[in-house]
Amino acid sequence: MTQTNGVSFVRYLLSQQPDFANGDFTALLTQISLGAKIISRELRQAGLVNQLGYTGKINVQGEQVKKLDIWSNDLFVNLVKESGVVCAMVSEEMEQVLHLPEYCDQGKYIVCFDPIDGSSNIDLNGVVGTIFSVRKREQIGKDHLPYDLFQNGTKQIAAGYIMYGPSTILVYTAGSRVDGFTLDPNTREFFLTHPNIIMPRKGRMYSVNEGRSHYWSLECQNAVDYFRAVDPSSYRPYSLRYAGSLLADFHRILLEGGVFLYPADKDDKNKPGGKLRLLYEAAPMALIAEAAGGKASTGTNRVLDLAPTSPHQRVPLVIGSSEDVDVVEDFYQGRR
Ligand code: FBP
Repeated sequence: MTQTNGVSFVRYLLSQQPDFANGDFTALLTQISLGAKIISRELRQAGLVNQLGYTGKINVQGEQVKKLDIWSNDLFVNLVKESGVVCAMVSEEMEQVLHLPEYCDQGKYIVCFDPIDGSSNIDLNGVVGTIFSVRKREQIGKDHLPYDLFQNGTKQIAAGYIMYGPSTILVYTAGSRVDGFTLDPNTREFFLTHPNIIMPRKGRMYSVNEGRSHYWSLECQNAVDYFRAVDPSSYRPYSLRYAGSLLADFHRILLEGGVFLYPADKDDKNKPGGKLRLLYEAAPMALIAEAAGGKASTGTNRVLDLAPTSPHQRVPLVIGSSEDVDVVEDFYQGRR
């Protein structure tokens, strides 16, 4: 049984505090974890406080917007702004990059986030979550953004997600290790419950929206067929698990191994690169996967090597256990 060793998230951050941050980094992550606590509470009572359903608006992704998408976005923007150390934010729910000129001088960080990932699960009481990524501002001057934002994913100095499930779990990395914290409903503190998570090198499960297989490339179809084929010596067929929430599917793979795919598909010409967004979905999950010993690829490229060209750029994603991602890459690159 997982036991807490009494290490709170803030205590953990203070022990991990990067030299250059003198408290600013902890201040920022504390605001992010506060946002998670408030969203966790709001989700638990959503049906009671008229927070289910749609706003009637369409976001920059062309998706119908849920009330909690906007509510959570606004909450995060205000809390992150209040940290006083952030000069810009990118969110799935905001078409433009939110630039905070008033913090341009002392603003050390850029935060990219998906306030509610898996929105289609909200009204169904399914698992949803928040994904965040922190980048350090390197350039001075008001025109620093294109330089600081459009760097590849290795420039992230921290990333994490909060999973609002039976319990609320915060998974966090600063690039070298991955730790999990569970929200104690009594003290409302996140405590370290999953120290130094190592992803199994190989799993027995694959996660993909099979309903879209007609629109996949032949390489992708062959890769998924491989996991479905019968070969007990390699634990195949793998079991299919798909929650419709990237972080929920990823969390299972982080703890038990396996592979998640959201490939590019030929159906939606507006989404040649697939569905998932690089800056606030694929890149933060890739930093977590690699820090836990896993891999994240587009099928042909390492996700962390990709430099975004726009705030809402989409990329194909293959993420999970290193041996399983290798198999998919072998199919994509003609080695199988
Ligand atoms: P949102 O951030 O808008 O929820 O979109 C992302 C997502 O919900 C992922 O979490 C999930 O993996 C995927 O879309 C599900 O897409 P589909 O319904 O096409 O399988």
